[in-house]
Amino acid sequence: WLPFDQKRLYTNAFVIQDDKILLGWKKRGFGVNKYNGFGGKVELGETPAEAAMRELKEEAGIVAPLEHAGSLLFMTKGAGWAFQIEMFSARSYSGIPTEQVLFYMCDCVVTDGLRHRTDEMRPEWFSLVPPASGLSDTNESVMQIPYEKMWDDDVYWLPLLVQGQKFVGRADFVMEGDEFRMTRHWFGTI
Ligand code: 6OG
Repeated sequence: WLPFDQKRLYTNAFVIQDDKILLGWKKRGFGVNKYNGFGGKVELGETPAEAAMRELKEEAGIVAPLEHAGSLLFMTKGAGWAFQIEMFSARSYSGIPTEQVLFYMCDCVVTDGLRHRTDEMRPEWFSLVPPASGLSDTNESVMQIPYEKMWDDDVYWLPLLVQGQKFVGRADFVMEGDEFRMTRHWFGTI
């Protein structure tokens, strides 16, 4: 199923601070009911870095000095296009991460004056420190990164992003019903 003839450019951004990482719970749209970084499509005339900043503000309500962390290519059998996702990370931020409920006027129905809700992400912090062995009475409210509720590929490259290692990679998927199943993957540091 190669070569693909189209590529769609997306961003994904992660904020790390005080041994914690900020993820968003996707409440609707592509990747619904999964945790992910904040991001979306790179619009015409935008650089990936500009899009990453915009999406982080739109989805989490915060501003952060995002830096490029890696590039990933995702291909799905039969999709006809590939997703190129530029990954970003920051070690500080300003503002308070809050769920954003945004409205926009859809180009196609300007005449009916309807307002449409965009995708929503609910920001949550996760611990980057392994759980203490034995009984622990501290830090129990901050969970470990929930890889079982994330895209299959994330477990391979998110540790690299957390360590500050730049990476590239590719993952191939097949659709099974509504689910994407990863069939092949390759990730490496650069
Ligand atoms: P919107 O539809 O919300 O942008 N995305 C993926 N992220 C990971 N970790 N793995 C994948 O494997 C992904 N496919 C897409 C890119 C979608 C968001 O979802 C990310 C965007 O940040 C297949 O505008």
